[in-house]
Amino acid sequence: MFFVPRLITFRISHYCEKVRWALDRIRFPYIEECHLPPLHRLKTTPVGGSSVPVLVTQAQVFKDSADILNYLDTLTPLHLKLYPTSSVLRHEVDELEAQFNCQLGVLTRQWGYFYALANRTLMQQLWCQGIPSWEKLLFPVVFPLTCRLAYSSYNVNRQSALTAYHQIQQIFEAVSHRLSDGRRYLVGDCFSAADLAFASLSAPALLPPEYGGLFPSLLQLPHEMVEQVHTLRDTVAGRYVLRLYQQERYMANI
Ligand SMILES: N[C@@H](CCC(=O)N[C@@H](CS)C(=O)NCC(=O)O)C(=O)O
Repeated sequence: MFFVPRLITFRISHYCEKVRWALDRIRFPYIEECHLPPLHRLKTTPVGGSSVPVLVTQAQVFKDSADILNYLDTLTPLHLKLYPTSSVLRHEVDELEAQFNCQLGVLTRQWGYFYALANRTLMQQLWCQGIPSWEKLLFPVVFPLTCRLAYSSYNVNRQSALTAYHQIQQIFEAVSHRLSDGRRYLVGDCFSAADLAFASLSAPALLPPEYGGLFPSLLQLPHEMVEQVHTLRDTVAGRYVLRLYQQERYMANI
């Protein structure tokens, strides 16, 4: 029987979006299995993982977005590879991807959840899309626990959201500066894992319309957050991400 790889996700998660983008780019066949946090652990724990995304292939289980991108690159034709063959450029891409994974992704999640978690109806829409019906039914029971877990494990509060926003701005300034010489991509002259990581992990702060998961519309968000989204969109780095989403999210593999 034909085995179709499974991608275990939260539909909203930007780390999951990072992997979805890489999979879609090479038309890798997969089935996305969305779950409500923390019920995802019922799926990730038996295969030896914890957080999402987890990619389950016939031969192996990959439990981290960077590992998944590295694995996919071994299956990718030369012109679509996300990691350069030159060792110098490869080192730069690895460093940027790791920095975006460890800092940017954590900050945009902390900042975004501060505004979104307060709206139960919105969170129901965002966390329940694509999940099994029995998990949807459990939402009212699970929501208070999921919310508490999100507040505590991601240290979500007004002060941390303010600090996170300033740190996001600093990362955007550094990326804007990098792009100021007119280059088309962050490293070398090709779209790489650095671009993909920067775009997907900053997406919660820019809400690009082409996002492959599910985000709220600006109309559903508080004014203060919307203003900050507009400020970030109106930077060189912000415009860069919006362009990458328009040009690279669905069309690169043609
Ligand atoms: N380093 C991981 C981070 C992934 C991550 O932080 N995932 C979050 C969702 S955005 C998660 O699964 N949190 C729940 C958990 O850890 O069980 C990666 O890049 O794959």
